[in-house]
Amino acid sequence: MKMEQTRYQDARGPRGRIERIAYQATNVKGETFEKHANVYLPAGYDGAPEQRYNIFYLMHGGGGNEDAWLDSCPVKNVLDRLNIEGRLEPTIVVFPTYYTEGNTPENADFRIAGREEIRVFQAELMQNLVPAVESRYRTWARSVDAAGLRASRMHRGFGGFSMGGGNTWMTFTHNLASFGWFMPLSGDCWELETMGGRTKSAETAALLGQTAIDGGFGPRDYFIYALTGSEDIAVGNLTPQIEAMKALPEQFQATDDFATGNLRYEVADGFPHAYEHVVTYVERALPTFFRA
Ligand code: FER
Repeated sequence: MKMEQTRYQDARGPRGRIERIAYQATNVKGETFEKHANVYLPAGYDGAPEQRYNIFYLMHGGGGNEDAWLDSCPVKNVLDRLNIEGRLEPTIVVFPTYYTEGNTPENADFRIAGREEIRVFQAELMQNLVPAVESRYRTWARSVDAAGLRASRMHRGFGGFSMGGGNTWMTFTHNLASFGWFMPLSGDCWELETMGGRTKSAETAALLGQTAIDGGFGPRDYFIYALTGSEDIAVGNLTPQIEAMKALPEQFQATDDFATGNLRYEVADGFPHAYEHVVTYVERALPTFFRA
């Protein structure tokens, strides 16, 4: 489909701010160390002590870090403009990194395969990152234990670009109990194997569907908005996976409006695998989140 690439535009109104937070995580040797995430707080956050905020975790792609989205494209400008235009539900956006000390793109000795990196991050996400963020900011989580996160799951989303898209699908397969909204951008599900969305489409779709069934979640309990581009290296992995998911209509109901289904998929004409294009997908999809 035709999509106009998002570019920087003046944000004519109050702008949000980025806070850099530290939290404890575990490195590849099992030692505790400090990690960082960037947190976007919408304008007015400090002046609204009664307001609770949805929370959306937006992951970078392979080789990136917690600054990658902010440094590579006008994502902050997009969030500011969406807020100024009143198009977003009140939402905090977290920019984390799935890399861990001793397991970084610069450290080839310790680097383990990408699929394993994004899998091990799922434990850190729940044990370290989400508790650190959501005990500090006013999200809908009344507590950051499993019960509190489950009760607030329809106010919590995860998205990401490329390997961050892989992270997003892993968040579905590992932590659907805590997340209700998913925005995989230019990345397929590597739960079964690398590029399993293409090589094991039906099995991957079945696994995703079974995850929902096993968790006791029906099709109004989770929403997925996947996007990529026709010139993107991920399109050949993502499209067959989405097609296989559509073959499971009890779990995945294809739609162009979350009022009538839970699976949206769009391919932008001509868009390549690049933050500067992929940020367009954030501008399209995030305003549809946290409304069901
Ligand atoms: C995909 C295509 C490419 C994908 C990830 C990549 C998770 C990552 C590429 C890279 O890091 O260079 O479908 O899905």
